[in-house]
Amino acid sequence: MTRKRASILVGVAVTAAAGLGAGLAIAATSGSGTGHSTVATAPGSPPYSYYHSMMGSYVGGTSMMGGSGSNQWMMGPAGYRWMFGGTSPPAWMHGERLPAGMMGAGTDPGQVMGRLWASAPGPRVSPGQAIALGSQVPAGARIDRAARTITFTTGGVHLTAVASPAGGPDETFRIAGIVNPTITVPAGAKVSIQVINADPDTAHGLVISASSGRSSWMPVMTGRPVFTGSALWFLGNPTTAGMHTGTLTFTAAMPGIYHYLCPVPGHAQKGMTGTFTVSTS
Ligand SMILES: [Cu+2]
Repeated sequence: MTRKRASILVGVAVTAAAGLGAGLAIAATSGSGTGHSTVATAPGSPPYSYYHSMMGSYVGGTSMMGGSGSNQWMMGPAGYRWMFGGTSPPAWMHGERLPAGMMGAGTDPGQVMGRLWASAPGPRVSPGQAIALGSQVPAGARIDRAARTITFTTGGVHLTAVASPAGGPDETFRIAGIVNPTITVPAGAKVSIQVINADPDTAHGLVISASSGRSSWMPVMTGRPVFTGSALWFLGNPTTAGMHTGTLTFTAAMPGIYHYLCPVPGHAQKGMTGTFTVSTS
């Protein structure tokens, strides 16, 4: 595909996507202005443009997938939703087959997506910042390291979760220096969770779910985000430019015992999950 042809297609697709409105919103809140998730959802945004230029190499006429085959839909808004999700999980996260041309050397969905989104635009942090953020004690939190609990009694909750950091168990989250802590917040709390993907070769995300995901390879098939905006579907691999980061923001409206988990297939089962409790008091 020529560069000119590609840019025309992008223009058409962006125009078509503009009509989809909030359907593309991943974290369907307006408060997380700096979040990767929010930025990524806007048609015409840098991540959306990145998606089209990336897909051009897979779906374009010179690629192994051909320009008019069954995968042509990948270039349009439907493909973007397939890849990045709307308010529901991306299709590749619940078992849809990845197009052959995107498989590369591996077939692990998290590794495929990590590679594809490694150079995506959006906020990043340095490895040093990731270590600092992953170990810092959140304001207003009471920490019990032996019990691995983080408890908030305040209405404003700000956490950083580092996915698969170096020096710890693989496929886990590090929050305030604790591996997969139990987090408790009061009902009605405004919660923001900054997620950083520190894994060199795999995509990760974070979703607040009703189930722990431990019994399912694809927990997002049955587990939807509990609260509006409580999902960041995935972040690509780090590069020399830094580690991808995004923030999900939501209101912990209903008391209950929930879970945070990585929605990438197999990851919650391997240990990327923890308890998220919304208390009545
Ligand atoms: Cu993961």
